[in-house]
Amino acid sequence: MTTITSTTVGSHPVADLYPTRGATEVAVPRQDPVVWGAPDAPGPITTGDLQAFERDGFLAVPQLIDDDEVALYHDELERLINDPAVRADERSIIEPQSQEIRSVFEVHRISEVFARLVRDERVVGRARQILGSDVYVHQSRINVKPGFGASGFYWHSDFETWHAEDGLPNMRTVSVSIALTENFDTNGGLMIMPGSHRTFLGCAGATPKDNYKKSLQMQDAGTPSDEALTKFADLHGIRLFTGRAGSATWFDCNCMHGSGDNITPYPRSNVFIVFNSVENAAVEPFAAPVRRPEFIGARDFTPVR
Ligand code: 6CS
Ligand code: FE
Repeated sequence: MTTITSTTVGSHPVADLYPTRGATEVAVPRQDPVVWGAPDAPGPITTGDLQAFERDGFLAVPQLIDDDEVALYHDELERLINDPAVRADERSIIEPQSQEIRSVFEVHRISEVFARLVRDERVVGRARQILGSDVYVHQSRINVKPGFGASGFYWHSDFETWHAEDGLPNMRTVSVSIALTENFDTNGGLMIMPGSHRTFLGCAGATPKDNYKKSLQMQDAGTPSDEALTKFADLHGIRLFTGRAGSATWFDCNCMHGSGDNITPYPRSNVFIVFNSVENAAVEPFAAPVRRPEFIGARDFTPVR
C-alpha cells in the first residue's frame, strides 16, 4: 500500500507524485510532460530539437557561446576559485583528497559575469521554451573538476534530490552544463542514460540531517541500487558527452546521469545552471527533515528577466 505523503503551501497540501527515500526503492512512471512549451514555441530551439529533447531527455548544443565568451567566463571561474573569501565561503565545496575547490554554488548571484550569462537569451530563452513559462534559477554552480584525480559524481537523478530535499513538486526543471574547458572522452565528462527521464526512481533510505554537507562531495541518500542502475543501463544505454569549450548540454531534471573521475592533466570545468518554472516553485521538502540552504535550493522565485 503506497502512502501518499504531501507537503504544504500555506495550508494547501501539495500531493507527492514522486515518493522517495522510504524503506524500499520504487520506480514509478513520469507523470509530467518533458517539454511544457508548445512544440512550435518561438525561441532558439528548433521544433525538431525540442522533439529530440522530449525523446532523449537531453539536447547537445555544439557551440552555445563563442571563444571570446569562453575566455571571459573561464577567467571569471579562475578569479572566483583563487579568491580566498570565496574559498572560505560555505558556497565552496572542497575536494576531500586534494583540498582543491570542487564546486562553487550560487555563482549567478555572487558574480555579475555569470549573472549576465543566465540572462543571455541563448540560455534563458531555451529554458523558457522547454519549461513553457517564465523561469527562475533554482541552483547554479561552477564545477572545476581539476585534473590529477578530481572525483566524479555517482549516478543520480537531480530531480530526486530537488524533490526530496528542496521541495520541487513537479518535473518542470531543466539544467544546462556549459563547457568552459574541452570535454574530452577521457577527463570525466557528463554521462546520461538516454530516455531514463521517463521513469522516476524513488530511492531507499531516509535523508540524514544536514545531508548536503556530505552529498555535495559524495552523494549517499538518493543513490540508486546496482540492480536498478543495471536495468536502466541495459534498457537505455549510456551516452558520454564530449565537446569543445563553449559547447553545452541541456538535460531534463530527471535524467539518470553521472560523471567519472578525472585523472588526466586536463581540467573539465563547466558552469551549471538549473532553471525551474515559476509554476513549479519550491514548497517544503518531500523527504527531508529540513530545507537545504538557499545557495543550493533557491527560495527567491523572481523570474529571470
Ligand atoms: O544536490 C544537488 O543539488 C547537486 N548534486 C548533484 C550531484 N547534481 C545536481 C546538483 O548540482
Ligand atoms: Fe547532477
